[in-house]
Amino acid sequence: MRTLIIVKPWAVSRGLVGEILGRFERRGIRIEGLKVVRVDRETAERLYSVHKGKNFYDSLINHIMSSPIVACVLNIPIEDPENAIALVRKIIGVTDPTKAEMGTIRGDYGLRIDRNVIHASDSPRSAEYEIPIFFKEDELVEY
Ligand code: 3AN
Repeated sequence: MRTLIIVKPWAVSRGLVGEILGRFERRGIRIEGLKVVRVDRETAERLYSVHKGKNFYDSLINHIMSSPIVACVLNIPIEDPENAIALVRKIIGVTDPTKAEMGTIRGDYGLRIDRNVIHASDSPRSAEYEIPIFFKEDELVEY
């Protein structure tokens, strides 16, 4: 089952890409797509369309456009898609880094909820919506 993660601007500029992607690799999750992207407004608005109207929407959009991100498609070798997503969410930790458990990515590297270090699709449906925002099918390698 494929899902999208994004190493967000603060984490990229702090040199944490390898550390963050390594967490998934060491867990046995494969990287099937990877790119560095300068996100434009149209892409940011597509990615965060579910948050339109929320009080943090503008800061979310502005942050992801502020400096390059790393977009990554992971293939999680677990049959049940809901369980696969749940595992990724467990590895990254809860949304608020001040509440995320130590040992999770957000618990170890995050500081502010409005400058989150990582995004991950939160359901099989959102993974299906989000992956094509960053990757064409021929940019993904199944193995
Ligand atoms: P998650 O990223 O854990 O799926 P969402 O989808 O609720 O959480 O939020 C998307 C992003 O919006 C978060 N990663 C975070 O950067 C930002 N965000 C969520 N809630 C807040 C908030 N109360 N204040 C500021 N930013 C927020």
